[in-house]
Amino acid sequence: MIYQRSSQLFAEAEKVIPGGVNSPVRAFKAVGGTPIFVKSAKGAYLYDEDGNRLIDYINSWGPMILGHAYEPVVEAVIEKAKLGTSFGMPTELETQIAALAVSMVPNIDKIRFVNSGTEACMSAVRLARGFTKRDKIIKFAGCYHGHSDSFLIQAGSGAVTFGTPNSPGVTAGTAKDTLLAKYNDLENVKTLIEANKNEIAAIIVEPVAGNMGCIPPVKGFLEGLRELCTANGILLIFDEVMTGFRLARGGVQELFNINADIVCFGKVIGGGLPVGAFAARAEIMNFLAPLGPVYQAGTLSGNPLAMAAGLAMLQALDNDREIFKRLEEKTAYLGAGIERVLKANNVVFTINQIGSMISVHFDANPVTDFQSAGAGDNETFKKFFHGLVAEGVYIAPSAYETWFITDALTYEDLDFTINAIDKVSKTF
Ligand code: KE4
Repeated sequence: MIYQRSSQLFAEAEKVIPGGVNSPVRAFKAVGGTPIFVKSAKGAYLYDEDGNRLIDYINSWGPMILGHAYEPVVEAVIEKAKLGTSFGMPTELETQIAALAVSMVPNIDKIRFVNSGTEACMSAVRLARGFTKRDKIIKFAGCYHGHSDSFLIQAGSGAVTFGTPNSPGVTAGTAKDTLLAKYNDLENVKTLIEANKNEIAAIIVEPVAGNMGCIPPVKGFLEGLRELCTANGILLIFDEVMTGFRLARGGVQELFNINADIVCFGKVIGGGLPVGAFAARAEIMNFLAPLGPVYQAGTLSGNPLAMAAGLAMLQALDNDREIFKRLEEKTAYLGAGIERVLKANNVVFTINQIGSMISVHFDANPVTDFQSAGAGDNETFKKFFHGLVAEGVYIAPSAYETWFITDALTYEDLDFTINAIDKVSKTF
């Protein structure tokens, strides 16, 4: 693999874009080297600026669940663009995608569209605070809900004290209202609730975590959060930006039959265009302006091109009742193949997989939270990442990310990937 053109483009990008990228994870800081610049993509394949083909296991961090340049989405955007690209006025299209999303996802009556997962989660927290008239939230170490100030928080000094900022620019005043809990640890959540009685507006959680590798909830964790929220007047926010329309037609609420109070979406719901959304029962959503007192707005919210892409994507998923089973089977096949070859090559590893989300950790111990996710051997991961790129396989450039399987992958692609992992892991 040669990367001359990508390297040149990166050097030019760095002159006018901070770090040469518009989102930090793309800069390869966790794995070293210079980022690969993409020229085009189709189906399961990326084509970079040096003419290399890569089998894509990131798929734009989730949206491309049906593969890149999926025809119905592309056609819908082209046709819509000819009729105008943005009006700042309501369109029928917004009602169509809203009604479809409401029909697919349990426990929601209404949905508000925004432009990113960050905006969805930020707005959901504001809505929960307005609805409950409480200030504090609980989030989990290792869960990522976008870059809104309230989420860029690390553990405070004690188990039940306030959070502290984990980015300059986040004020102590903001951080004090975010409490940090340990994923998959209900006792820790109970302690925080007891120490902040009647002050917590919401618990926001990735119901299947995807930002510390893929970490499914342990049995009883989500059910326990539901019970604690109900008993304490706290709203349960499921951040389904990754899992929504990916792990099941109705997301994790359907998969595990758990009722969240507010659900956040992103990625798949926009079909690759900038769309986020948050949804809940009418009693909660009616607190939003212009109906209610909680303000939230956006020039490009409900943008016709983004809505056209999202509607085409959701229609395709809604019409194909085998899609989620196919994705699960392909991902399980990949996981079994990876396990077979890494074992044969005496590699120390753990694989986490649920539905079409999977991650490989170079650690013998189970990965169930942020701390165990960080215990893996990152030097091995770097060899793994770059070795696979050299073989034409693109996985997440960080051990803290999950892979996203697309239905465009064939079993030949999966076998190619497993063979590449066999070859690369022989060099560890
Ligand atoms: P965006 O603002 O990036 O659309 O969504 C934020 C977000 C919210 N919630 C969850 C569960 C998420 O995974 C994300 C964003 N995911 C990352 C990937 N780990 C996006 C990649 C990036 O930051 O460039």
